[in-house]
Amino acid sequence: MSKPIILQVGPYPAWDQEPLDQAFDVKRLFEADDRAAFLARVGPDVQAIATRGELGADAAMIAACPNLRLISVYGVGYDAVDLDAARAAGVAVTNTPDVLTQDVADLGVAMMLCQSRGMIGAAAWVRDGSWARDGLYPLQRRVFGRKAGILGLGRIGFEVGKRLAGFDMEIAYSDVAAKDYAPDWEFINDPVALAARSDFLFVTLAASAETRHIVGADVIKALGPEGMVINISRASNIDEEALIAALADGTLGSAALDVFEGEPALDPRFLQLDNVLLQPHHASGTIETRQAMGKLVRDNLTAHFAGQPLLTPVT
Ligand code: 8YV
Repeated sequence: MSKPIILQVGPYPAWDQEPLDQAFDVKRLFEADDRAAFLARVGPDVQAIATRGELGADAAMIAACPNLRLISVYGVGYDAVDLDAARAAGVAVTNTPDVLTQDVADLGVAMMLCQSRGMIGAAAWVRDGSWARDGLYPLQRRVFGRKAGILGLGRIGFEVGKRLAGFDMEIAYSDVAAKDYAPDWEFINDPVALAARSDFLFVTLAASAETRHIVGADVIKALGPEGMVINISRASNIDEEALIAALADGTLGSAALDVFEGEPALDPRFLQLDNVLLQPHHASGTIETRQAMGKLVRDNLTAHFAGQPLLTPVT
């Protein structure tokens, strides 16, 4: 029996590629020199797309695949999938929620600690001989007991909060409504007001057109010269121009970022700033989580082709 034909948008680790190649006839878009010509050639045969969170599937890709019925996303974020185009074409979308929540929260909290305690600079202080030559490393700011704001108290935001509670931080959050699963944390409707009372602002919102630049110049100014923003969601949730300007002139104290507009080709001005911790979009990047994400991508594809209910459909 012939295998179902799927379009693979970006590479996966070998432990995912091998089972994918076994189960499906995989057309690798990312290996094509001319993507448009490749899509025009294979598109009519494609029955499903396997993509990654940050790569998604745009309207042109969906239109090039008239027999497409499923887009299986390797990632919890599906903002890069044109959901309207998918819906109009009768294409279901799945993502990989839950399996990555803990690791993403871990990295966000690690970034806060690393940046607040100056660990990158401190490591260089040891390695370059400054410690032996100049003595003690400049004092840094504590995390314990300070005020954390969480913008978006979904699965990841909630796990961030649980970890911050372990540092006896005063926790508040913004979301569309107060959450009954967080009775001990203060609900502050307005992101500007949340930032104004916070030392650390975690951005943990699912990105959408509505949340674009929700962290704008007003939120950044409210966070202030002693404040830190930590972004483990999507770059589009922050106005990057306003962020870079505020980091450069000291209106904002510091930032810890795992995501960037146009990544991996981030704005070169970030590289000139010493008050920002830069991470290569790897909050879910542990072996354990990536294996679980890959399995869920395949399990959704398998369920679809077996005529069974999808495991994690985007509704
Ligand atoms: C991944 C992500 O880094 O889950 C998401 O939305 O962006 C990440 O987990 C990405 O999808 C891996 O390619």
